[in-house]
Amino acid sequence: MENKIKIAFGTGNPHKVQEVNEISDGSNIEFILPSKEFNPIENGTTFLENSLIKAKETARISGQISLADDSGLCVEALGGEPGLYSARYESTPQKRINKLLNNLSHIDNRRAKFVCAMTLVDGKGNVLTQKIGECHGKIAYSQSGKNGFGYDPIFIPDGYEVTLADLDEDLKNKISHRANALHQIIEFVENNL
Ligand code: ITT
Repeated sequence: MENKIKIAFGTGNPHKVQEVNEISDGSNIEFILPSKEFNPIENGTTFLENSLIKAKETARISGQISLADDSGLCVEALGGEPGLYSARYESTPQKRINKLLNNLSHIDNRRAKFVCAMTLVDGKGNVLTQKIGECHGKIAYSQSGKNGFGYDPIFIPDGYEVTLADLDEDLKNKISHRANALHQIIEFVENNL
């Protein structure tokens, strides 16, 4: 167990590190936060571009193989919003949920998807691979549940009747956009590194 491959995971969001380590449990990889402050400028125009910016910044400060995720919630009836701006839609997670529910209050089409783009770079910042995962579902009419983070209390994944925040975290980590992207990254690492 001591010779696990260590990959720096660049994020300011502690929930993401917790999730990637739970998702990768049982693999030969361990994700660790870089010890220096992580403050990338997320000015890309796509999830993939922003994940690349974050991964390169992680390699710059850690000198290690690095992974980063850029993710968000895309709501069909809102033309894909909040999308790339999911983290900046309002100033707090609760305000973001309230704003989204308000914007959908008279709308019957609740279809939505979570998207997670991941970029893996080497210790010099060269791209090794990029992968995208999605989780499809719908936006609830009111929030429910305490697990997870972000928009989980208002997202009902396809095949379930409760929100991601109502589900056990183990289950979220089997069906989420992040799990989907990370399994592809793990497969790449196991076959190529
Ligand atoms: P880093 O950039 O530091 O990684 P962040 O939280 O700002 O952290 P993003 O820029 O990727 O991350 O923004 C993603 C936002 O999308 C996040 O803050 C949530 O609001 C939402 N989001 C992403 N994945 C989610 C998930 O699994 N559950 C609920 N909300 C999620």
